[in-house]
Amino acid sequence: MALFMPTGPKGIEYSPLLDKLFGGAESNVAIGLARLGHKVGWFGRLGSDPLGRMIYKRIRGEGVDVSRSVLTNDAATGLMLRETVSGKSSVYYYRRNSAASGMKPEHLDESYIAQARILHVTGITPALSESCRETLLEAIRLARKHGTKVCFDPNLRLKLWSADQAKEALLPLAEQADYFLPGLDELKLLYGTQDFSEIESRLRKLTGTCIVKGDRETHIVGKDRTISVPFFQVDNVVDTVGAGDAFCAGFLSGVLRELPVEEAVRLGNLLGSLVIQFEGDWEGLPTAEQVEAALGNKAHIER
Ligand code: KDG
Repeated sequence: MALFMPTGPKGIEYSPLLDKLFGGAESNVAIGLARLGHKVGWFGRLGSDPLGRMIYKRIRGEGVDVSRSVLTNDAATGLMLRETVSGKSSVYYYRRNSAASGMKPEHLDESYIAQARILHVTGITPALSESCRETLLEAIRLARKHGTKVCFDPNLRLKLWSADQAKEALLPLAEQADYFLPGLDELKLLYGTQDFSEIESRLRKLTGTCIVKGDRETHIVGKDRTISVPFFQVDNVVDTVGAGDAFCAGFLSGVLRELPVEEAVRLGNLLGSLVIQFEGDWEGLPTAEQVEAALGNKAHIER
């Protein structure tokens, strides 16, 4: 989606100027992986309009393969407005009947999914339309058919559907995922409990690897024990949106490099801590070199 944000503190209603950006959970993850040097493709639908062309070119410019994405004349590019007023963030969506909401199973390229190591999907897609839900289910079916691992982040968006609708659609997807990467707040809503030990016992019944993004640490919920990996300390938080996607990119990079799960989670935590120091959903995602510098393995040379 295109993303517009006020340049100052006044909020959308009174701000004379808005920054023109873009965002989207899956493209954020794709950009994060590309910056770390992985071969990654993003599948989406954009309008063949100025915003759609901007997004298409910028995602491609980040080194993400967009060859399976479509610029269509049938519908406009989805839009999102975001503001933070008095410390409170709000998002406003304009995506009903958008190009993305017209995604259909027949738009998928089976051979493309078959040759990937991991298919990453989110719970935003099925919230957009019935045909999007069918597309997501078909993508997962194709991945499983060809032995491509499935990574699923529920990304619960209560502005797009009700908690009950989300539960019905998303809980079965958690059962099919090889990597299930929810946030703790999302699980509280999806499982209808505040009790972490109850949440853990629900997760232990799932077959995939469950990684829960908490408030101060990330929990690896294994079959008989939970390991918690603390967040990196950040003193200048600028914009927390996109932290979950950054985590997914870092974690998946670790998985692709066959790091031990705790190391992959630590990398995910690191990317989350870096992206929140920038405005925008993905702009602060690091390159592999910046990761090394952040870990203190490489000195920063100013000039
Ligand atoms: O995960 C960050 C996202 O919220 C953002 O990039 C936009 O995908 C998005 C959404 O639907 O909220």
